[in-house]
Amino acid sequence: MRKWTVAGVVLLIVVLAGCRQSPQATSTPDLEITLDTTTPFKMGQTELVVTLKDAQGTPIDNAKIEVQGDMTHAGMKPSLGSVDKGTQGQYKIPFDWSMGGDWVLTIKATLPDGRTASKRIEVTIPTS
Ligand SMILES: [Cu+2]
Repeated sequence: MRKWTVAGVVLLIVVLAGCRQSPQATSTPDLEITLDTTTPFKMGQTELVVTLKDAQGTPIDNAKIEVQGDMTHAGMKPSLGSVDKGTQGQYKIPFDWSMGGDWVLTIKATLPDGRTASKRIEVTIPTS
């Protein structure tokens, strides 16, 4: 009986963890981080466009935005990019998709008052 309960809890955690992998999940609900995906991503040097707004939809320009891209396979150095000024809530971040394949992009926003928000986005870059 007890063993079954433990197994049930473990299963529940696994299920919940699975749900958290949703493509665009934000850690702080009062800040909205959006990655522009209207132009398909390609391998190589690019510029990511990230929009930052508060809960009321007001653009935030004075945050620092840091982006880290990790590939889902082992043995890769992460790709990094950052910028500390936006225009009308839009931040343009130089970034290198150094290889085709599956990436997990972590976007972190830090406000002048120290508040932070982050978002994980899964991105697949075509291999050619
Ligand atoms: Cu790789």
